[in-house]
Amino acid sequence: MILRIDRLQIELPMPSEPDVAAAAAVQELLGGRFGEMSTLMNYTYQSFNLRGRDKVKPFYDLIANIAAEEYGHIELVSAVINGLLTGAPEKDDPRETPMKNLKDTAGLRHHFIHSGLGALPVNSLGQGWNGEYVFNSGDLVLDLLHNFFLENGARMAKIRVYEMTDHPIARQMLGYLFVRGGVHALAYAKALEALTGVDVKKMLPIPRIPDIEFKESKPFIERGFHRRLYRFSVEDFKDITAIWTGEHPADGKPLEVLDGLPEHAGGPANPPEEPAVFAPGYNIDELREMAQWLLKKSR
Ligand code: MN3
Repeated sequence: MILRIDRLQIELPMPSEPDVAAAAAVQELLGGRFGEMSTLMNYTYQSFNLRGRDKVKPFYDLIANIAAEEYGHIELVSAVINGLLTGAPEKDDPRETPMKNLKDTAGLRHHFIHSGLGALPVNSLGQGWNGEYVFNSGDLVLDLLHNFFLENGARMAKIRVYEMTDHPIARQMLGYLFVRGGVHALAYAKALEALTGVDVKKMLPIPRIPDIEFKESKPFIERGFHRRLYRFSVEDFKDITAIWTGEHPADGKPLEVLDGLPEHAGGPANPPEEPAVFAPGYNIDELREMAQWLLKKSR
């Protein structure tokens, strides 16, 4: 089961200037081969399918627990896409063709026709996320090696998107996810080392640019987010401490498991209404009245 908490992992800046091209680029980090849908679904299915898990419990706990954190990452990247698209149609005549400027946006046309200016599990070309991106051989070492590769492929994609946009909403998310992706890459490296004796973490970071060099990552590193593995469960996955132990290779500071949610988590995502696409509905006042009536009835 998954217990859902209606808060983003970090506070995001309020939507300011829309940036449709940046939203298209960020879609790659959600529904591309190396996006958050892929990390979420790889670790989720690997945890569902791990046979003999009682004998390899710390590794099961690690994969299952990181899967839970990845759910919060699809949520965060989606909130960023919503933020980047907020207000996108506003520059056009609201009565005639309110979405005229969106029809030529490469990659997102399908998206503008079929969503209320929201995020979809698609890549930067608008192609759907694909279940074939899930790798689960059943061999624990090979699956962990795949996860290490996936985290670093994700990091490469994030760096390229970082180079494409300096929009504050996208940069805040990227600064945080460089650090959290770094934790996951290191966790899988340490798991591989525990199983095989190979010091995989020596390969990090890939590409060879330390997180601290991204100015948006620095505040998160200063607060210790790079050293912390959060335990996203009330009672379970406690054996992650068997793997997440020792020192961080970048600064020698101790690795810690934190019971509970990330400190300074943000509030719930709350994208504003978009009248041009009738989101949440053609007549917002009517919808609001209906919602109030339902709430009154239930109390
Ligand atoms: Mn992630």
